[in-house]
Amino acid sequence: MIATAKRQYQFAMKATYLAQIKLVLGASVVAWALPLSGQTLFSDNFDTDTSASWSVNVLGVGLSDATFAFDYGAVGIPSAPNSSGTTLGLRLRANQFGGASAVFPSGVSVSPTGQNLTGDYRLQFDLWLNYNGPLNGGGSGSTQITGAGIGTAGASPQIAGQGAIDSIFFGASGDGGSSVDYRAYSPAVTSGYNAASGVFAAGTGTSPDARNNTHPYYAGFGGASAPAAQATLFPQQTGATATGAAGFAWRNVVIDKLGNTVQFSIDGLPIATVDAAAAGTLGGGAILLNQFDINATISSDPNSPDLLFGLVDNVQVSVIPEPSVLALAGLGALVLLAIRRRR
Ligand SMILES: [Ca+2]
Ligand SMILES: [Ca+2]
Repeated sequence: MIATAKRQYQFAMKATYLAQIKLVLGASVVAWALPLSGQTLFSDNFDTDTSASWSVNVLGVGLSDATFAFDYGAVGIPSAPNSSGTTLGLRLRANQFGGASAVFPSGVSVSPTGQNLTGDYRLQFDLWLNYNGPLNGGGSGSTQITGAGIGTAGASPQIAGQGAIDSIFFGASGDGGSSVDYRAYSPAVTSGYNAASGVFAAGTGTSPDARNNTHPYYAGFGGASAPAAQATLFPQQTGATATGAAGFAWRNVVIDKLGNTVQFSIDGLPIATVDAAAAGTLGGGAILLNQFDINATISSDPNSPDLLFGLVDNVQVSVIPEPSVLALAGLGALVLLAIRRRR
């Protein structure tokens, strides 16, 4: 299989909703793994400037921005896993270029204009968290959150500290520099879910906090170095990311909405699950991607505008087939199996 076709196939498989259907047949139990491709409702690979199709909501104008079709190869970042070699994506930057003026909240969120998703669906994308180094601990002001969510009207910035959150969104820091590196927000909990909420897959512990990169649950992340080309351009990009920090690697981010259950995962690791029925009133049916700072301090690093950002590529929203459809498909497959066995 040529590399391009192989990548496309791998992406298709990732986009597939894998249903485990077990049916009892007499005394035998048949375990069935049935891949079903969900219909694609929305996609953007950012290889062209699609900004006209997106609403960009900035809080702190002049401090945060969104750059569509940004060539991330220019800062040494390799092509995303689902990009077939191209290096164009969406760059999100927050709370920069402001000199000494301290601003909080500050950030940007973007949503496809006019999007109104309903039913069960999966949002997924490739995510790279970049920051100004050194990588272990980060440089000045390097701790920011990049994330995504669902259920917004798409008309207001969906960022921490913003009182008018109308979506359920999740995020992660790149450098592990916060005591809350993994986050979840909703209209009912605009200050962010705490560890005791039970929202986080790492548990309800506070020492270490279930949301902190230092929690063993996140130990699969970390130890990443800057791409050689970026380290050549910016010699400060030394060292490796802290254990449990999600930066400096392409991550596969998934948000599944199944009924009222909204689950956020990174590279297949469940991070947080919010019950939409207890999350307050959502503003609409659009997805969002966001970047925000968690405090007012603006990086004093002159290189931060080149290095401190969230990078998104290959956004896709696809239908998650309803259980009844899965059951019918499983039954059909079972009939086929029975027919084959008789031959
Ligand atoms: Ca791309
Ligand atoms: Ca931390």
